[in-house]
Amino acid sequence: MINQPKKIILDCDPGHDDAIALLLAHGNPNIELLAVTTVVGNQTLDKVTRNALSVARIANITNVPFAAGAVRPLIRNVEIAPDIHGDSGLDGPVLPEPIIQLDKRHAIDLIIDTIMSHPPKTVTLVPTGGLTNIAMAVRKEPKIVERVKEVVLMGGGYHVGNWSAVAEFNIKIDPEAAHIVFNEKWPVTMVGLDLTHQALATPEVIEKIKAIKTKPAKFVLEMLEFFGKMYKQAQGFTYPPVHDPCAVAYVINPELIKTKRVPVDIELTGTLTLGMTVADFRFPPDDNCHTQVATELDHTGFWDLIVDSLKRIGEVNL
Ligand SMILES: [Ca+2]
Repeated sequence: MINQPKKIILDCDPGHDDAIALLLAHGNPNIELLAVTTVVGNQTLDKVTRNALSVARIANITNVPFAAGAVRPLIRNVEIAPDIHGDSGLDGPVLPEPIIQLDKRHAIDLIIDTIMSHPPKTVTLVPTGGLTNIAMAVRKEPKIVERVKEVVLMGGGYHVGNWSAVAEFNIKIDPEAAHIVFNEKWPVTMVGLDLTHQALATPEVIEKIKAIKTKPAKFVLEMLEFFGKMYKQAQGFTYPPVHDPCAVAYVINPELIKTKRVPVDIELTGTLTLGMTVADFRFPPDDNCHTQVATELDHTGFWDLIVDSLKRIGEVNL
């Protein structure tokens, strides 16, 4: 039996790893990319949106709507991450001028329209930035909660933080939005730092991407070079963890990532722990538990998927 491609909406803040998530989704035959939406995060909304459109040109994505979303978190002030992603949000490679135009709709309307116009339980939401757009979409159209298949997000960490001792960037920058998303009764898979810190771009990975010798592959190499340098400086990593494509990889092939069902909630009032994804491992999860966390990555299988996508995208005229 041939599996139907999995339909996804990628809500992102490119961002080096978001860009690779987008390339993975576009190039993989088991994914049907329905829409790409952007949200303030790694950089301002204008910058991450422009980056998303530039990546679309790099990969020759022409038939997918892109829409811009929230310019700031629900309550908090804007926090960006130039120490990891640079001034543009995607420093390193030269970014081509975008060709495709933005969809006229706000991201939350594109998300709602896309989910509601597809059959129930067929669309997976894949947020790889702060959860502002997703939370706003839920508040505007609560029916999307019943309607989506699942939410597979990059964010959080049950034992690790990177934006504070215990909180991860995507959750910490808009904890109230994360609280909304984790507390709605849709299936949520949290692909957090515990998992993504296993997704290191090692020298073996770099060699495999080098061997492809196309412009999109060269673009990825230039991104990883910058990303690796920044991760070494800012967080002491020998090789950079490439977070966001892990969420896409889980949708493509859940066997690449082990998960554990556990209740997860978001800390909103801690003075030291704001934005912590609190996972309660004390008891076996009950039947109502709708959240799970990613625990263990098949590193080779994961990177082979990315290499395969880049090969399928092939050479692109820029
Ligand atoms: Ca991201």
